[in-house]
Amino acid sequence: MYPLSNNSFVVVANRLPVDRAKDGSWQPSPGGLVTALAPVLEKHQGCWVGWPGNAGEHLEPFRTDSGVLLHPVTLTEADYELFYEGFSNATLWPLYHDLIVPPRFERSWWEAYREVNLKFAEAVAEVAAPSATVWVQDYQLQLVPGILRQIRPDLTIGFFLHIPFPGAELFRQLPWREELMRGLLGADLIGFHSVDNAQNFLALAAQVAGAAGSHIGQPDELEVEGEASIRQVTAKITAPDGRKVGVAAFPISIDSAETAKLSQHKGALRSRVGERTLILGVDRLDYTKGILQRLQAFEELLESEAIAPDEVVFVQIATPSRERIDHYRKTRYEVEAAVGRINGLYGEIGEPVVHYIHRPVPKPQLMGYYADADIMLVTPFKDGMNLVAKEYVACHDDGSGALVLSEFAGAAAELNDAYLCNPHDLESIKRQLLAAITDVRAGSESAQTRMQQLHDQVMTHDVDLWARSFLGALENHA
Ligand code: GDG
Repeated sequence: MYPLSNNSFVVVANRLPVDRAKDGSWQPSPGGLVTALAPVLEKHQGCWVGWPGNAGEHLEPFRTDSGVLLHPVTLTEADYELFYEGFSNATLWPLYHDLIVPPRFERSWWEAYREVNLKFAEAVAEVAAPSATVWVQDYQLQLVPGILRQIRPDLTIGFFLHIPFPGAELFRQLPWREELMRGLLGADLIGFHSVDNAQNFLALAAQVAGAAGSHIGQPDELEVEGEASIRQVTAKITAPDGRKVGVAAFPISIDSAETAKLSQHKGALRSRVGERTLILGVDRLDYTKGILQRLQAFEELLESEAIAPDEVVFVQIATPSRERIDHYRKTRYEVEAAVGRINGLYGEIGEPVVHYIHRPVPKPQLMGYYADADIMLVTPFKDGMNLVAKEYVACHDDGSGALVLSEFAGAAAELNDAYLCNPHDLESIKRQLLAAITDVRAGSESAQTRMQQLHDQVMTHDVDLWARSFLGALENHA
């Protein structure tokens, strides 16, 4: 058994960073967040609290090889349905992504959300040492800071939102808006990817609080500084209990050096598709990602003969995601219909013009695919950051390739040397895709310079910098 309550640094996220191995054992899954936080977790007798990913399964705490304690929270099948699929992914997810599909407001989902947030907060309270630092992650756990503040006022609490924060007029639709705001304001520091998100939150704090008749007001201190592309915002607002809460933007990133190293796996995809211009899309199959629209843009370019089917190939990796939710099923159906239609019209036997993979690809292989791709097509209608765009750029250190990127991805603020497009406007996607194809084929010098600048930005702004900036700000605040 492990001494449970002596962890001076605790991360709490919906998911534990573990995967089930073939032999049935649980193995740590080293994603970007884990990689960034591992050194901090190791240095501080750290603990990660989260759900292992299987409803109804109870697991004992266990330690990773590097000494991090993983503390599982059990979710029942009902929790999974109401808290995870329901309130988190069919209410909050669409609401925070600007109503790309209508959010559903169900009281039973909200009640489950409160209960599960309480469950997570209690688990944290159990493992956190006196005066520990707790870092709460993402939209599934927005009530955790407020609950922890009540049951463990000794803790320093940070919260980071990985998805966009919507404009006040959208958030105000939420029947439980005051309680959610109060939950967030239990934190000492609230972090967002972008200045826009932070400003949406600040505007909302004033409005919702006004409606609720509480003491939350306009920010007491607000500074916006820096260049338009990488502005910083730091603000302090007053929580209902009189504490000052910091609000700031911390754009997340990837483990850039590790990603760049994995690009050595290049060649496999290229050897399959030959010398045709290779366009790549990589996403969870989610309606926010604009996969259908990018296929339609590609189809229209073929139809107008702006590009020839024997000269281009489009590879779309669309990893399964939230498959029991209606809008995800519909999106999958539409994407698969489009792939079939385009291949039916423009493919040849043994030479489809679109390749579609609906299963996860191992990471090294995926990084090799990025390195092979001439053009990366990233067209979300709305995205907190979009790590795929950064991964692609990290895999091109020689000015090769081109990134077509939605202006509504958080990443566009930093990666503004990309071919920026408006995913709501098919003509805009077509224009930028065609420009990227033309430039790459011509070996355009300016396109190479742009890729080089993007590469420099991603290599010098990695996930470690993100974690250090957040934790540094949290330490200074507390
Ligand atoms: C949320 C926010 C924000 C994808 N397919 C495979 C695979 N992936 C990996 C990618 C990338 C990650 O999944 C996706 O990250 P994104 O950032 O693009 O998107 P979300 O999943 O929506 O993430 C987002 C992020 O949180 C972090 O704050 O940027 O805005 O929505 O790393 O490589 N990985 C492997 N096989 C696949 O088939 N191995």
